[in-house]
Amino acid sequence: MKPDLRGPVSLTQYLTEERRAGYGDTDLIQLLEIVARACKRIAVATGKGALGGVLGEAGTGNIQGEAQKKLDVISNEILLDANAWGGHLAACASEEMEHPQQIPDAYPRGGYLLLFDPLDGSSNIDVNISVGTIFSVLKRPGGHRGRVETSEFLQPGTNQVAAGYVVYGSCTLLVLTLGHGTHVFTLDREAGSFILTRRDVQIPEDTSEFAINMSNQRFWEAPMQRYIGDLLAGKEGPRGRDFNMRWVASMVADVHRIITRGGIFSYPLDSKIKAKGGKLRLMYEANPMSFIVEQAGGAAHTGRERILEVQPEGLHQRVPVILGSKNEVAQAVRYHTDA
Ligand code: AHM
Ligand code: MG
Repeated sequence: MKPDLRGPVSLTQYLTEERRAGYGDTDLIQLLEIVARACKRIAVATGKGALGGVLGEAGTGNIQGEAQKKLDVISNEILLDANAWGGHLAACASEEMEHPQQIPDAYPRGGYLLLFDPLDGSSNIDVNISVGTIFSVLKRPGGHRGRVETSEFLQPGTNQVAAGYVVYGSCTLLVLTLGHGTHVFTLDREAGSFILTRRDVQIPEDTSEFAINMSNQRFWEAPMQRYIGDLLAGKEGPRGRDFNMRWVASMVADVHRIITRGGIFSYPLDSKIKAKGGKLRLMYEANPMSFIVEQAGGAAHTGRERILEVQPEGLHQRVPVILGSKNEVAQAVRYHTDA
């Protein structure tokens, strides 16, 4: 039975209804509640800004060789601590850590694997632009016993049982999918709970808005050069209409705009990052976002294959990303396949 939408539906109520409808078990529901609670703590930390002493560099680097911000480290710790004791997880993997974190021996081990980018877009923290948390949930293939091997995480995105992101913006939003639709929850700061504010988001199939870091244009491969060139040509070009451009440089914020009003987002391969395979991480960014976008009627592709079907080879693997409004993603992909 669908919950009554005339009254506010909390995340707890929504997840309970999902479980009753056969989507997810008690462990998955508890896991998602704990992740949401941890994100509320991250929202509080980011919201304090300079008053909380949380801005600036941590003075450390992550496995990707990137300088960590204090809030990268704080957010990672919050998510790890929150998820250690519940008994629903076998291990966590984070963009900020080289190896998966096992559940401590003091606690029971569950059957799920959690992957996250604790604070995406962290270059934007110090200038007060939206940042976010992205997460993905997989089932542990090897049952509940023993240490989790890295290879157990290396499952294609189609195996995800849930994915979500939280945007710490002018308000804090949780966007979540359990594999049948994408739903938006808004944090009621006074009550401290996430409330369902958009059910079954549908991304418009067509768009006249694109998001890409144009400063990399000369480094892109030929198909992307041609595709964006045709968008920029506007009314006079082959597309016959003008396109608008937006680039926040926080994937959560750029994807959330697309979830809200459509658009196409890309971080393509370019000659500077070719050796790494791309900029965005498959397991922490591309897969969860692709699942969310597809569940909202959009599409997500590398230019060569559907992102969710990429067989991961490493925990920190990177991929080119093209996602958003279905018909526009198909257009962009056509430039790649024709080439
Ligand atoms: P991060 O996870 O280290 O913050 O990096 C990922 C971010 C994305 O949020 C965003 O789309 C992209 O990097 C921006 O990159 P650029 O600064 O090259 O435009
Ligand atoms: Mg990120």
